[in-house]
Amino acid sequence: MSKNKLQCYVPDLGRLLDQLPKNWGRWGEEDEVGSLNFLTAEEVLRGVASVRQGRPFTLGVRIAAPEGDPIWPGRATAQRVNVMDRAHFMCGKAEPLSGGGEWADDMVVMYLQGSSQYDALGHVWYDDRLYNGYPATTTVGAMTKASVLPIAERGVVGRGVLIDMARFRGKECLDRGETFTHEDLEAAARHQGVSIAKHDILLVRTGWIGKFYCTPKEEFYKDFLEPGLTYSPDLVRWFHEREIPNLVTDTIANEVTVDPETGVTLPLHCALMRNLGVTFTEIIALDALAEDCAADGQWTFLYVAAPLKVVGGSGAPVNPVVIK
Ligand code: UVW
Repeated sequence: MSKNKLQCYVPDLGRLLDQLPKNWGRWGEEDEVGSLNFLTAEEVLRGVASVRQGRPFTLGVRIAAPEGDPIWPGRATAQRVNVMDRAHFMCGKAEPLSGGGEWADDMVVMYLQGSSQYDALGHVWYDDRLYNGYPATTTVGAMTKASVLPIAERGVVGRGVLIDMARFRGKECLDRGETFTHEDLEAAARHQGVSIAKHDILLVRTGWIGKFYCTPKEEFYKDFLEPGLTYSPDLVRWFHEREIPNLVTDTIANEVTVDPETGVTLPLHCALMRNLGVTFTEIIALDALAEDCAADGQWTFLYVAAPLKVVGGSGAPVNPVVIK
């Protein structure tokens, strides 16, 4: 047992989760992409078959936006700076290329988890073991096991289904700390006239990231507590039985920040990502897609994504594309 800030006893993750299913070893001792293994060629074709209109949507948020980027508290927003532009030529700091060509260059300094991003399966752990049982010491310096690179090299393609939990609850955005379960996801799906099928890439809209862009930052981050999915053993079993390869949400951490029942912070990162190998895609822009799906009633589509191939990264930026 450990103590949280309120000095209440909070169960250790090991005690909470160790009787629940794990996918360690299921795809071999060297596996680093976990439940993405469910996305076989058949699943890619099922995704392709869900394309009806030929209309693409991009789901990444803007990076280094003047209004700031949504980030987990304690991380810094991305900084993009010019290192070369017209001014360098105007003041003689740079010479045009032979023939007169000039150019602009810039660089960005950012947290790899500081924008729309895939988490590596080794991003979060407990009891000194990462996904598939790799020792937590493999994260030291750079991740040598279960980093984001194998996910980036594999890519993620399949049928996506969007569940609009905010719309289902009649809200623009879920409230701070508001929770929902797998049963709520199923109820919302029924309401939308769609089903969450085995191996679907599950996209869930809460409205939270949309709220970031129209709320003063002090208010958005005050007593930070995101809405989201909440832990229960049945929810973990549901993800396991449904063999969900990828959870994609418009929140910064894909789950309610602190589980209201147990006081554990981000238990689903461990229950789903570390133990089942479910990939997490966070800080995703879902408002425009949801608006469109509500208008035409098509909530399923082809989902295609690949994070950047960052060697040793615990995560990497991504701009997923869906095609309806
Ligand atoms: C943390 O690392 C705390 O969260 P995330 O998975 O959102 O990056």
